[in-house]
Amino acid sequence: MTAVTDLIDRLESDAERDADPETTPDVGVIMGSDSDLDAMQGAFDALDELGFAEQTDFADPPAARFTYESYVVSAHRTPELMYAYGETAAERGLDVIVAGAGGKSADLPNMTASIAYPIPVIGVPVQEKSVDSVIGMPTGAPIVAVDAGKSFNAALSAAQVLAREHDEVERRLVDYHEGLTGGVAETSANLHDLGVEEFRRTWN
Ligand code: AIR
Repeated sequence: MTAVTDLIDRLESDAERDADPETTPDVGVIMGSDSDLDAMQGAFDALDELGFAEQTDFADPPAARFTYESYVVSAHRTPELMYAYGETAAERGLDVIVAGAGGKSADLPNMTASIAYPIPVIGVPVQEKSVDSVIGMPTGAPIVAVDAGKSFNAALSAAQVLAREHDEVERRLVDYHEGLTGGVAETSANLHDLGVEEFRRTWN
């Protein structure tokens, strides 16, 4: 069985590797519990859509240039792991973190934002009742956050951060947006041209 201390040791030894930044995960996706996985699936979907690959072994990166990793890190059950994740994030080559947590004490995003600062953290409140807890940061301690459950947008925001440095990510974001725009245009034309009744009967 993996102990929290094993995971902390792993993060610290990853940090000491001084790995080539092209081989480290670019986006870290963390969540307070594996019960958050469904709510966080949007982040993985968006990253997959943008051509990011999942890195499951820090020492053995996938061929794709842009990658993400994921861990469960609980601010309350495993505070030491949260500290280790935030403190090693820069040395492990992460450029941006997407952090989700639920319940009324959803502290993982805001605490990670403070610990990993100045690495940007995009917070995802897993439920409506988590929103205040995620976004309520004091002046001088920033977090960027999306609305409850909007993990897809959180990952797009993370990619936007990366795009300032990587033209390739910018190109993928623009392509994604053009696809979205084209989809709305096609739907709009069909609604108009078929008429409401026929559209409802045949579209999709
Ligand atoms: N949570 C886990 N550790 C600290 C917090 N705040 C959150 C998780 C999850 C909720 O508590 O992010 O949304 C319930 O977790 P569980 O594991 O009981 O299902």
